[in-house]
Amino acid sequence: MDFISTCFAAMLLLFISTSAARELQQYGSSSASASAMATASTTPVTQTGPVVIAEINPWSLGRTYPPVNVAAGSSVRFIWPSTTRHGLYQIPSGQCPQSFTPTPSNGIVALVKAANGGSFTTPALVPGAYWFACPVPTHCPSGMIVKVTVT
Ligand SMILES: [Cu+2]
Repeated sequence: MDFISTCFAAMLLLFISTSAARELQQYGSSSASASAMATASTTPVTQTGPVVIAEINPWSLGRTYPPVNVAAGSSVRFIWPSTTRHGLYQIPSGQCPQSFTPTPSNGIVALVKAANGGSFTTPALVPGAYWFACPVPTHCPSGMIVKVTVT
């Protein structure tokens, strides 16, 4: 290999490693939102296989939701049709809060405010226990609450 080809090869390698680093950074920023979801752990998610998505459809009044158990790195998707008005909040325990208004310390996170029709897919979840509930008055105590355990 002459000097010119060696230089070209070196620049090519540099370019490839720079783009790889950029992709890693992007992955890192998306996993930051996943760790913000965590209640019990800040262990970063390592994605080793296809994303598993547990689907709760419809997210609906008049149902109860058995606990959902999924492996680390999985997501949970909630879906409700435009004919019904619901929302999706993360809450800190299995007890329906008196008020769904989030504060910096009450562990309540507004994922989707009440609306006619909607959906939400969690980021890849790290191990822990998560509770999700509908913020529309009376809906949570009527059954629109679900515990997700990630192991
Ligand atoms: Cu509801």
